[in-house]
Amino acid sequence: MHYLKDRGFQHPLGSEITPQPIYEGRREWLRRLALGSAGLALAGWASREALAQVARPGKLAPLPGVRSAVAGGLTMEKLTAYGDVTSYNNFYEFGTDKSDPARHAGTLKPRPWTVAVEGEVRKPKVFDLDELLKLAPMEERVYRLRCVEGWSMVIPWVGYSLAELIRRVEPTGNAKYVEFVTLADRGQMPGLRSSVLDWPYVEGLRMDEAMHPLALLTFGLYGEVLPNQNGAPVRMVLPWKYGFKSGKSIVKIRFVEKEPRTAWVKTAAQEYGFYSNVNPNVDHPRWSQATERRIGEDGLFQKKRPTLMFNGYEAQVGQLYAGMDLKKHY
Ligand SMILES: Nc1nc2c(c(=O)[nH]1)N[C@H]1C(S)=C(S)[C@@H](COP(=O)(O)O)O[C@H]1N2
Ligand SMILES: [Mo]
Repeated sequence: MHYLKDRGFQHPLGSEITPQPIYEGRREWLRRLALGSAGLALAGWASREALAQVARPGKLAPLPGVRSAVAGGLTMEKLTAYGDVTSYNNFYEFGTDKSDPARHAGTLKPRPWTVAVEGEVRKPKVFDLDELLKLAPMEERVYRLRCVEGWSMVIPWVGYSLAELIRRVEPTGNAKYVEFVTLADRGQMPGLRSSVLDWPYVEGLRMDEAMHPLALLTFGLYGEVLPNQNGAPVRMVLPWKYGFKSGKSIVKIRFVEKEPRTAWVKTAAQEYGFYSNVNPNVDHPRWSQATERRIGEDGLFQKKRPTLMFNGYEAQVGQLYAGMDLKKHY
């Protein structure tokens, strides 16, 4: 509990943020785990039939989530090891090497933290992190994350649908897009000295995408609060889009009328589009997107995996893009 001590982190008790029946279910699962009857979970497999919760690594404050009932909210694939999830990262505010975030993100202070929700809403509000943690029941969602660079992971995230927050602030008819602004503090983020991106890191979604139940406002992974390198204390996870759409360490959510100018579109619009839906048929200008490498499976003879349309979430999100030319709106 180094993290707790060093940064004055105080987490609400699980019973405060999780409705009691759900919490009881979790306790039952922990009991079964102790009795050895939840061996599937111990083996690192998520199963729809068995309980989805995974064993906590015991590194950070617990953040339990109930098994998600959202369609597509669980995958049967083997989870990527916690060690890989937390040491192979993209978080350019801490450097551009995959190992930089784990090495340098210790300076990020995830508490106290607020998220300002503003723009085209009837009820703008600055939410304290503690309010956000209690806003809706936490769910565990096992999603594939596909980076535009050609690698993927399977991660048990903890959070709730962004739609829960959106409904509470009551968007006006002018709200056509949502913009996510993430922290840009030179004191905490050594990577800001580099001009690799135009800081702050800004991302965005169309309103219907943001309202989709799979769009996860994320506070944890592996049953614990987010490690700093994974975007503590709150980030987005959009499993059907390339990883860069899922902004980390969010400080502001703005509802706007025009398509937001995102950091990656500003930097290289011809390579990274606003939509950036995972699509094996639309190559990046410099490489194919037809296959991917699963982190943790890098043996010499390990075959690459085929990339799936919308990262395997086509049944859930395909309709959002009906009639759109996905080669043009890449
Ligand atoms: N603020 C911020 N968010 C970010 C990034 C970043 O550099 N800065 N990188 C993105 C990219 S490219 C990916 S693939 C994912 C990686 O998330 P992970 O390290 O938790 O796997 O975070 C995304 N969110
Ligand atoms: Mo990425």
